[in-house]
Order: sequence, then structure tokens, then C-alpha cells
Amino acid sequence: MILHIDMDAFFASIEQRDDPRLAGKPIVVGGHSRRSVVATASYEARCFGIHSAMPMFMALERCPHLVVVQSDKAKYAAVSSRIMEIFNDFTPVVEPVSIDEAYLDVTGCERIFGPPHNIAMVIKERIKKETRLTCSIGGAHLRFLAKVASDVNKPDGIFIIEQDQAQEFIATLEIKKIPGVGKRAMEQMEMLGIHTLGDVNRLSPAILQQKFGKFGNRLRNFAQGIDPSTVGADGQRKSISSESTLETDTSDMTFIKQQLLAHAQRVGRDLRRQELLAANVTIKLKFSDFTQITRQNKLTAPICSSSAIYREAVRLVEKTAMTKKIRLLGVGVSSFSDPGTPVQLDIFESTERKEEKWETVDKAVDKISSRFGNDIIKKATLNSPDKPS
Ligand code: TTP
Ligand code: MG
Repeated sequence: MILHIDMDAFFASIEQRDDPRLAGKPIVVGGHSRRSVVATASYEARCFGIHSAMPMFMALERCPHLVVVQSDKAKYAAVSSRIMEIFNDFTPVVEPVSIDEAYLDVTGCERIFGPPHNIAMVIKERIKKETRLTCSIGGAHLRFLAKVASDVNKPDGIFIIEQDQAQEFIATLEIKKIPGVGKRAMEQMEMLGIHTLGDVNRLSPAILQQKFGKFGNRLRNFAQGIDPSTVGADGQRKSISSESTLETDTSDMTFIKQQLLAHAQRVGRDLRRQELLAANVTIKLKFSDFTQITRQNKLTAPICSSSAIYREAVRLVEKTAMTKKIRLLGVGVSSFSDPGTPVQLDIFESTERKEEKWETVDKAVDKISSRFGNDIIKKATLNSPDKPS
């Protein structure tokens, strides 16, 4: 049995918990500038149609008495770690997938904690007792169904799909509720008259493959109650990223590079703090018309230095056609490995000396940042528009 656990209105609930004046009120977490976007909205704010990623000015239009709370990532990360530790008390097979959600494989825990619904109740009680926060839990024998299930009784709910009820649930499951279905695929499905997973069975495998490629195969498997993905037990995040909405839309490459460097430094520091190497670098760009793209590069040798992340991010941006101004940009890394293994030691040996020097610099920067705060040190490039060092 796989459980998917997702905290309710995570950032907003933490702020409401820590300031009783905010309890029961429509609040959002995000930046104060009108150009900021909503990171998350309390359930009271959601009644006004406010949601994550909505521009702040729009949220304020929908609810003029909305309280905007400045985001405090360090605080949320600390709560997140606490929650992940709690999960580890139930099973060693925990896969955190974002700051507020994780998959747990609880097969074999039933002898200690009882049936899945009981396990979910006990986990909810522990979280509530230790963090004063609520979460929602979904359970199923298939990973994708567990994720769908955690949303069914959100907030503060539990929904378990027993194996013998799965096929019935799948037949009427709306395609838009399935994780990973993009807007374009969704539109194409609608055009073909496909609304539920049950409808997918009506399409021939050839059509599915032709129209939706690999994703078509996955959908077909889901429709037939097949999901081979298991819960990764390494207990590590699968990606680390940093992004921000710019004060004004821009196409100024010097400025864009400065921003990329700041994000690369943040991501690099997180990566090194967790003693990981990453083999994948991603950039995210949102343009002035709110369209968004991500681009990624798979590296031959994994990295952890901020300058290497920066270099890859710049390369990706330079390959992207910039027909519109940029509104938001972000840098992320994924495909982690642990530098402690012999394979990675080989990689270190083959790494250019220059890169190693940067890693030494990065470590010194990390040490100082952790004592004096993130903004104390910036590479010269951040302050001067000269060529990146
Ligand atoms: P979510 O779990 O997607 O949202 P949530 O926990 O706020 O609300 P829900 O009850 O629906 O689960 O994301 C977790 C946190 O991640 C969220 O509190 C804030 C942050 N986040 C962003 O910063 N930007 C985003 O676009 C999203 C979706 C989330
Ligand atoms: Mg959540």
C-alpha cells in the first residue's frame, strides 16, 4: 500500500499557526510587490478564487481585505524536515517529492499500525501533535492513484482506495485529475471526447501512441490499473530549485544572467548542504504574456558548484528564442547522486581543476552565508554587469 501525504495550504497554514490574528482569515503567502505571485492561499482566501501562481494584484482585486504575508522559506523548510522525520518513524520507504508532500510505502506496517486507514489516522495525529498542522492522505496500491486519492478529501482528509475498488474508481476518474497531464494534452483529449480514464480504453494503442507518445502509453497503463512506479526509498528530494518574479519584465541579458547567478548560488548551496551532486540542470522562464517554458540539460558528469550550475543555466537561456520579455525566471537541478560513492569520486578526479577551485570557493561562501545570511556574499558579477567570472 502506497500513501501520498500532502500538507494543507502549507505555507499559509504555518503563518496562520504562528500568528493567531491570521487564523480563519483570507491570507496569501508571497511577496508584497504588486508584481509578486501568490505562493499559496489559505482555504479562506481560496473561497475568493485565489490560488497559487496568481499575480498578487489579481488576488488583491478578488479580495481587497486579503492579508499578504512575506514568505519565510527557511521556516517552511524546517517544518518540512520535521514532517519527513515523522514519516520515517512509520516506514523507511519515504520519498519526499516537494516541500510539503511525500510518498510512503507502508506495505508491511499493517501488523504494527493496523489497516491503511488507521496508519493514515495515526500519521495525521502525529503531525497535528508535533506541528499543529493538518495534512491530507491518499492511499492505494498504485502510486498515481495514491496521489489522486490525497486530493479527494482535502483538506484534513483521508481517502483510501482498496485494491478491489481500484478499477471502478479508475473508470470514472477525470483525466485532468491525473498527475502530469499538461494543458495541451488535456485539450487534445477533450477534442477526442476523452474525459475519464475509462474513456481511454476506447482509443486504440496506435492512436494513443501517435497522439500522445510515451504519455499515451502511460495513460493506457493507468486505465488498465497498471503503474509500475514504486516509491524511491532514498529519502531525498528529487529536485532543488529557486525562482523569482522580476520587478519589471526584461530582455536585458546582463540582468538576466545576474538573476541566473543568484539562483544558481542558492541552488548550489542547497545541493552542497545536502551533500549531493546533480546531473540535470533546468531553467524555467515565464514571459510577459504569462506563457511558460522549461528547458533542461542532462550533463555527462554531475556537478555541485554554483558556477557550473550557472554556466549550464546560461547555456540553456542562450539557446532559447527570446521573442518576449521575461517576467519570471528560475534555475533547478535534479538527477541527484551522492558524492560519497566511488563513482562520484572518479567524477571528481576527472573534473577540471578550475571547477574544483570553484567548489572550494563555494564552500567558503556557504560557511559565511550560513552565519550571516544569504545576501552577505555575492559574486562580483551580481553587482557589476561585467562578464561572469
Ligand atoms: P501545494 O501542496 O501545491 O499547495 P498547498 O499545500 O499550499 O495547498 P493544498 O492544501 O492544496 O495542498 O504546495 C505546497 C507549498 O508549495 C505551498 O504551500 C506553497 C508552495 N508553492 C509555491 O510556492 N508556488 C506554487 O506555485 C505552488 C503550487 C506551491
Ligand atoms: Mg499541499
